[in-house]
Formats: sequence, structure tokens, C-alpha cells
Amino acid sequence: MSGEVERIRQQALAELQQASSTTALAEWHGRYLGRRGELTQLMRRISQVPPEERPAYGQAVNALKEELTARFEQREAEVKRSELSQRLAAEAVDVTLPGRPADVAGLHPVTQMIREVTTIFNHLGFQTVEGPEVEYGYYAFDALNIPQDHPARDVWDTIFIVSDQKEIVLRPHTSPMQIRTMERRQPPVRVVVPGRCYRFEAVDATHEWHFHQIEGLAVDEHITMADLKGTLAEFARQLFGQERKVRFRCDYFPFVEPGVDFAIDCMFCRGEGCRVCKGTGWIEILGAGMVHPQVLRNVGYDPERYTGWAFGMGVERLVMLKYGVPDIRLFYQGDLRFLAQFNRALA
Ligand code: 2NL
Repeated sequence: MSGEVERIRQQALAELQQASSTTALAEWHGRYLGRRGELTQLMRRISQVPPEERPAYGQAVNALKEELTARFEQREAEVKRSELSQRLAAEAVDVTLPGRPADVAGLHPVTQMIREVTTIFNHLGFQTVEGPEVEYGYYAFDALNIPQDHPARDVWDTIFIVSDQKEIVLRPHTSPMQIRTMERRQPPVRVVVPGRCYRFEAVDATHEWHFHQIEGLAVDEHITMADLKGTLAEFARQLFGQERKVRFRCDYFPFVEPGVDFAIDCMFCRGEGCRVCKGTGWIEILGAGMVHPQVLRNVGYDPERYTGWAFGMGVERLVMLKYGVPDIRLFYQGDLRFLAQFNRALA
């Protein structure tokens, strides 16, 4: 019988050495030290041992049980240690790797231009104000000296909101907000009004049915055309280069008298004549003029006491001129190949 004890000892120790995972160890434990394991079997067989050998047999089995228990604990610690170091190696995070860059949004070129232009005027003393895109016909037209039968007011130019009461339109320019500003304040008034505008347009490379304008307005005692020229020249030079020459020519808008068209010498050919300026050497960037006395009267200002000027420009057009964008439709197609070019972070 003691031969059998030794045989089981050899086998158990050999198998324990083979068991290299927690699962294998648990199986081994069940096989030898479990309730129905080999050691229990050996104990039971004591009845088959001749009585005089029983004490020695019992001691041998107990000794084996103690030995196997100790070796098991030892082996278990070993296996746990090596399993842990394997996991640490497999799941290791290299904290020295650079992080993946997060996707960041950029500002739309039209937004960037609005901020650039309004900032220039803010530094010249103009406050930025914004207002509604849905307007009464009164603010969009009547107050601006645009009569009821003017072609700008028909359904082929202006987008109307269906209404059985007052005439309501999507504003075709940002001027309504300047009227609202003058109604609410007394001179001196100096504001710039950026915002989205709408017109019923046949869409092509230079016309969209919605676009952005920035208008400016200065009203006070003694405001003259000279202030307009100086302000616009300073603006154009900050936006398009200090060396810019400027040109004023007569133009007509119903809400100003006199009206002017303001141009800069072409920054691509320096006035030589090229594709951008269509050979003229000049680029028209905005319309302006002295606010019509009737417009001042409409907001309750006395045109004998106050004078003022206003100007208006198309934001998309400015971006197109500054960066050589060939088609206004690119601004509203959401194509990142176009938009990313205006954002370092996305390019
Ligand atoms: C253009 C021309 C212009 C104005 C806008 C204006 C506003 C008020 C009173 C008088 Cl409340 N005038 N705005 C004046 C002249 C020209 O815009 O071609 N814009 C793209």
C-alpha cells in the first residue's frame, strides 16, 4: 500500500508541475485534494491495510496531504504571478505615445469675414448690432424710402412670408435693423449690422438666394461725406492692404442722396488690369451714401440738425475677392475640401 502512496505522490507532483493556469490548478486540486480526490480514496483504503501497518499508512497519507497542500499553494502563487505579468504585458498602455488629435470644428469663411470686418469697425467706434431675418415690409422698404410699387418689392426679387395682415418678408438687406436702431436711439449713432439676407434670385456663380451683408451707419451733427471717405479708406486698407488706393463714383440707392460706389485698386494686378478686376484695375467692394433726409424723418430725426451716411457690402463677395473664390455656391455646399482651406486646424 505504501507503494501506492508513493506512486500517487510522484504522479501528483508531476501533474502539479504541468499545471500552468488557474483553471488547470483548480482541476488538479479537485483531482487530488478534493472531497472525492485521490487522497480521500487513499484514506478510505486504510481498511484494506493489515492492522499493524495502519498507523504508518495513516501517517504517510496525512504527510502526503500536507505536502501536496503546501506544494499546491506554492505552485498557485507562482502561476498567479506569471498570469499577472502576462496580462500586464498584453494590456500595457504606452503612455508615451502622442494622443490622437480630436476633430475640431472651424469657423465658416463667411463667419470669419464678418468677425474681421466688424472688428475693424468696432475699433473705429462702431457698435455691432444684429436683428431679425423675418421683417415687416415697413422696415425692409417703406422706412428706407423704397415705395410700394418699386420693383425690388415684387415677388421676383423678394421672398414673402404669407400673411393676411401686415406685409412680412425675409429681409433682402440688413438695413431694417439700422432703422430699428435709429428708432430706439438718439444720435450719435454708429453701428455695423452683419447678418443673413434673402432674395428671390436665379442662382449662379455670383448670386445665391441667401447671402450675408454688413451695413454700417453713422448719424450725428456735422457728419459729412469726408468722414465716409476717411472711414471707408481706413477699412479697405486694414482688410486689403495698407497700400490700397480708393475710388468713389456716383451711384444710386433710394435710401441715400448722394449715393456712391466705393472701389479699391485691384490687389492682384495693382491696378494694371487682370482677370479679377476684369481689366479695369478697380474692384467695387461696397455701396454707400449720405442717408436720405426722408429716411431720417421716418425715424423721427430732424434732417436739419442731423446728417449721416451708410454703406452696405456683401460678405461672400469680400471673401471671394480676398481669396479668389470663383463661385458663391461653394459657401453653402458644406464641402470640406472647400471649407477646410479656411481653417488651419482642418487642412
Ligand atoms: C450695396 C449698397 C448700401 C446702404 C446700403 C443704408 C441703410 C440705411 C439708410 C441708408 Cl438705414 N442707407 N444702407 C446705403 C447705401 C448702399 O448698400 O450694394 N450693398 C451690397
